[in-house]
Amino acid sequence: MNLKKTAASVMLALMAHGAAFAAPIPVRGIVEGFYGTPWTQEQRVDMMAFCEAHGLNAYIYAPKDDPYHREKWREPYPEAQFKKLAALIREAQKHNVTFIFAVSPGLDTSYTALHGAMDRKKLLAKLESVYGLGVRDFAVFFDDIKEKDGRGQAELMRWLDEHFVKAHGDVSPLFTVPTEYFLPDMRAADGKAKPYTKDFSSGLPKDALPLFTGDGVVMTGLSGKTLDDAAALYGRRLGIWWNYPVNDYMESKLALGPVETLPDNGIPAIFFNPMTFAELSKITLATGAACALAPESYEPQAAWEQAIREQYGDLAPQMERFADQSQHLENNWAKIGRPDGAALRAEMNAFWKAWPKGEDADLRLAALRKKFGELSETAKTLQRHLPKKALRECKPQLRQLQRLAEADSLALDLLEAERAGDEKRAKKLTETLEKKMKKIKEAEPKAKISENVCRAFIEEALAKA
Ligand code: LOG
Repeated sequence: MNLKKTAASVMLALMAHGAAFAAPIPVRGIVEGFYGTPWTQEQRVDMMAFCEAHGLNAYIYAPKDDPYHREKWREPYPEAQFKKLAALIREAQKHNVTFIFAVSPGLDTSYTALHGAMDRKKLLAKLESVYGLGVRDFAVFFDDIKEKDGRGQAELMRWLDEHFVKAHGDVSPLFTVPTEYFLPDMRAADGKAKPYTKDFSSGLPKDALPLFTGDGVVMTGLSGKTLDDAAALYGRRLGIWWNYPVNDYMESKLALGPVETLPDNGIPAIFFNPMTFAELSKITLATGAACALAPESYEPQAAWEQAIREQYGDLAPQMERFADQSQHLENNWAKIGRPDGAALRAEMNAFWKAWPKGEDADLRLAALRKKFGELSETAKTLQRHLPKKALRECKPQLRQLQRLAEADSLALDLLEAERAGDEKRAKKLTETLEKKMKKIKEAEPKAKISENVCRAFIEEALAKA
């Protein structure tokens, strides 16, 4: 491994995070591996300094929508882009971050016969060109492709190991991502490896390091057992490609929560896949770094608060309130992140229990009113004072939060009017609320936030009325 982070700087980073006696995950970093608009050069350069400051020692270059990484993997980088790559690699070196260059040839590569030979040469040339820039760490990824040729892929990896890694002598063992890259997809019903996984795992060079995503593509939590089971299938420990805070499957919702606790039983490497929104990815990434540095003492909440304090200074209280409402991402195949606004949701539930005639109904209503006011002020303050870099990544969500919080306050007015038997006022408020709801729905395709809390409460109140 050419990972150059010195023991001393790891210790410094650990001490800064209040955990002096910990065993860090040896390789800790970011995989720029999302679909959608890749990070800009400026964002990447900025991220190298961020990595160093947080004890992250590796970065994988693998943007799905850089054509020269995936779709046009055979073609060399055009000169201008190659120059940028070179500058970025220098930047990584300057910050003690190991730059790992990845290619994803699986969409259309051949593994056999003449075409196979030609493709191997193209791939080799691609890697050689980046070797020429001083890179000594490489990855070949096979995720999200139709063809599951485990034998062909493994053979290609062995060929590269011989003709590139071992031929140079100073290149690290290759990283890879299989086509079956989460545990349930690797195993058949009987618990044994499916044919693809069997072929790929048994044919890979012995020291190659496969990464996998845990119990799903995007799935909360990762158990020690999952890690052990994957290791048993592969005959080696696997590294982790962690799909949080990435939100490429739902860009309207920002992932602003902490990385949740990961197991601590011998993880060789972990890479966090971020959002296209680089600046706002830093909250989660800072928590991921803390987790990777000291998995056994990691506390998500504390790390999250610290990350926001460090990044937002005076605006931290507001940023925390905002981020609290935007942690959970879920659709029919993905589910990750802590629930949004858990404390507020609990207050709402208690309110509904008390409303309308319970002993503490008025107290609970007043408490909610205060929270909604606070949230709408929060959204306004952040829209006014957030630094541009962050604001441009979350303006629609801040606006939406403001709309939601204002509608929530109106919902409380409506409930009070109903309880007082003021039908005229109740009718007017219902109409206003329905108009507001229409605006909220219109904005939703681009801005989701607090779906089960601030958003749900409006519907709940309308249903009661
Ligand atoms: C992709 C990844 C994408 C992520 C979330 C892996 C190994 N590959 O379904 O590029 O950002 O899910 O959408 C993926 O996770 N495939």
